[in-house]
Amino acid sequence: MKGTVIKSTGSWYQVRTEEGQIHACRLKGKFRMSGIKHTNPVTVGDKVAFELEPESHNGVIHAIDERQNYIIRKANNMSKQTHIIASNLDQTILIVTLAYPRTSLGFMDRFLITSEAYHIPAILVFNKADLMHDGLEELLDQTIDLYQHIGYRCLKTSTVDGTGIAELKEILQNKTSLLSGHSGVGKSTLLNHLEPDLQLKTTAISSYSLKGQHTTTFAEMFPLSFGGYIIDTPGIREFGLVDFADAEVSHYFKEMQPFIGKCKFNNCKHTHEPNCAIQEAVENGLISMERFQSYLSILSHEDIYE
Ligand SMILES: Nc1nc2c(ncn2[C@@H]2O[C@H](COP(=O)(O)OP(=O)(O)OP(=O)(O)O)[C@@H](O)[C@H]2O)c(=O)[nH]1
Ligand SMILES: [Mg+2]
Ligand SMILES: [Zn+2]
Repeated sequence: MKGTVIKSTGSWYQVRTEEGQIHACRLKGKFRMSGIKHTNPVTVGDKVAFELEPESHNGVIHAIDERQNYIIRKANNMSKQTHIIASNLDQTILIVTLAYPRTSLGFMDRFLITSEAYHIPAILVFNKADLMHDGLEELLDQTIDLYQHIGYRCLKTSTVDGTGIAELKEILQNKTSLLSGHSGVGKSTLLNHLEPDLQLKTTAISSYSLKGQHTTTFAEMFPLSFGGYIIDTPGIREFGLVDFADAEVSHYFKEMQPFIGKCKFNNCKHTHEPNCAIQEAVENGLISMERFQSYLSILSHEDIYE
């Protein structure tokens, strides 16, 4: 039998067949052996082949189709093991809140760069628009300007006053999308607004730390009644980058691409070298200082602790 992994809880996988039946499956022994590099050898979105055990009616996964793509991260930059968040995606949606909780530009850039590296279009959804007052509205508009200018689609949403929900629906229709972002930004709440029957669990952010409470604990894929699939995921603290070669990193900053190959030195890292086309573009305002800072922070392999 064939199906798509819709949820993974460690050693058990929920697999949905094309007919919509859901089977609890385990992995055949050898897969556990081959998954040393990743913490998870099978991920949500994987197309798998499995056989049903006659007595238990549980499935045993014996093959995984080659992934069209996947998105991957490390828990932080120090950790060695990588975690595949999901596979076979049409797009990634990063849910961002500039406050309650705060999402930093550095975090956004690490997510965007990973999507870029794996050739998956990324969209930025700025949620909790209803809370963006007292100067935050200005910051929100500036941030949206910054990323739209680079070429990222940006959208403001609010589950309180309904802002942007119809447009979000349009973006998701007939696609397989990953929802990601910090805990407490409202991923599950947004999904409940799109599909009220899901009744996903949500929790208010901590009034003390203004951070989320890690309510969603496993990634799970849901069919959308208006067409397409969406994967809700647990909030992440840090988006640790997998090991990109230094020379690759500028290729994943969309706005740096036109300047690549135009520096004096062909091994230019664009950090301090003379006659560097990218540093000149920063000076001339063609590349924003914020994004250049993200670039430097990634090259220096430092962790961002918020
Ligand atoms: N004011 C306001 N609150 C919102 C909005 N969207 C979500 N919230 C609230 O934010 C809190 C966190 O929402 P969740 O949906 O649990 O957040 P999450 O991103 O799924 O969090 P994790 O599952 O922990 O990763 C809840 O109290 C929601 O009611 C919004 O647009 N405006
Ligand atoms: Mg959630
Ligand atoms: Zn350079």
